[in-house]
Amino acid sequence: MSDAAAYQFKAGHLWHEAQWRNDAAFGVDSTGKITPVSSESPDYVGNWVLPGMPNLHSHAFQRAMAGLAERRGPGDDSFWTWRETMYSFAARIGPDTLQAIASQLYVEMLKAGYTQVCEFHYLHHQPDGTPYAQPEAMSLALIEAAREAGIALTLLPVLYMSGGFDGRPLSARQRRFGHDVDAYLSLLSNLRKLESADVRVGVALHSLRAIPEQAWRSVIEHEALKTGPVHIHIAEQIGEVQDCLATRGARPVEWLLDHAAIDRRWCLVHATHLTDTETARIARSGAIAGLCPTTEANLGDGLFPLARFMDAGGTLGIGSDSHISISPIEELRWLEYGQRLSTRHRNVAARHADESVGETLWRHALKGGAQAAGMPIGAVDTDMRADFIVLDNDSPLLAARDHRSAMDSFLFAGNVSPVRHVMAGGKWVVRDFRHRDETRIAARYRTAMLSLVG
Ligand code: NGQ
Ligand code: ZN
Repeated sequence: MSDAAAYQFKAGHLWHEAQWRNDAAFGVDSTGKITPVSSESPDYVGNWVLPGMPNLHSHAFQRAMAGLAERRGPGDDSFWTWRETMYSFAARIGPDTLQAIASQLYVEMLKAGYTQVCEFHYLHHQPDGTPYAQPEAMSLALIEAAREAGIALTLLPVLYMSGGFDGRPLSARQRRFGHDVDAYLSLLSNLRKLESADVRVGVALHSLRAIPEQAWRSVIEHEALKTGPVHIHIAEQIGEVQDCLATRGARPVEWLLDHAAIDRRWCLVHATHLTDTETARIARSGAIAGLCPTTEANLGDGLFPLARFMDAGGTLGIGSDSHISISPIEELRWLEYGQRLSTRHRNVAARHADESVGETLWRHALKGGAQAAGMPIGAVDTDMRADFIVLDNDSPLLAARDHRSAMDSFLFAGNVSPVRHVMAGGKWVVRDFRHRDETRIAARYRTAMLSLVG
């Protein structure tokens, strides 16, 4: 029997379509997909089972510098001074170190409950800007890292052409990010040959400031951009809003919406600084607002207008971006807490009476994350990828919690993650809090870190 069920499971509660379903059963076939249950006596897997969370924005290499930019510099520190530190760090990373860092990162993601990652990848060439002998070497390192860890990957090779809104050339440190349009398209088509059930290849435009205005139309209208997800950094810093206004006479989101057919394939990462009109227009377009609350807090970006966006019916998802934190719990908690601190209200993401903040946020982030990934994920449902997490039945956090309180306790009340088991693509990658290959991957990471920072 070719599609014989590999597993048959029963959960005390399964998170499905915006609510907990009691005593839910499902199967997983040998190709790693969810099937209807076929056994009379499925195996009890746990009391609280949830679809794994997609992580819609990652720059894997930045994990290795997390914590190394928290000491004050000679002047007033900002996003832009952090970027200089990040650039000097990036200059030391090649394919082997990238793979060592990324596989450690992806193990940590799985243990935290992320089962998919969108990798916004722009470290393409050698540090001096010369392509590697194998031009895709850095992308291949990421694909291999995802395979080792067992996480689903949406690889987003980034087009990066200029160093600012004025169209200035890339700086010496940015040279390794750069392609002209033809070279980029050939990278994209080579990588698309590697797509599989576990790897999807989409498109990323680094930011409006990285694509000269004259190149925009030929890029945006190219055939290669007509399918799959398209991600872009947009409006993260006030400085870039001002530069965009000065050079293009419009704010970044405004300009983007006026110069591209933005639809649900688009993910607008760090749509932080928005007018009310921009907020409503993104919501209406169906594009995802890609929010990375812990990185946005760490970099001093600002706050997204969450309530207004949700009221307009907008779609959102979460990413760990610079990986100052790798935890869907912390991203969602800070998404809500930022709003509480700035509005001096409580329960902001819950827009209706009796709604749970945790349930609302988990539901939105699953939906937006799956859309941004362009993969069949985000629900434990027939034909979806078998990506789910099982919370620890023994966690004191979940003692005496029921279907009305479990999600909020999971997301808001803990300091030790209760994510106990994780299945990704039909394979147990985390059992009893341990990843199947964590010892080897962590040892290699330590060696790589000593060579980088030691
Ligand atoms: C990045 N990261 O591409 O890694 C950016 C910083 C930039 C974040 N925005 C560099 N968090 O935007 O130019
Ligand atoms: Zn980013």
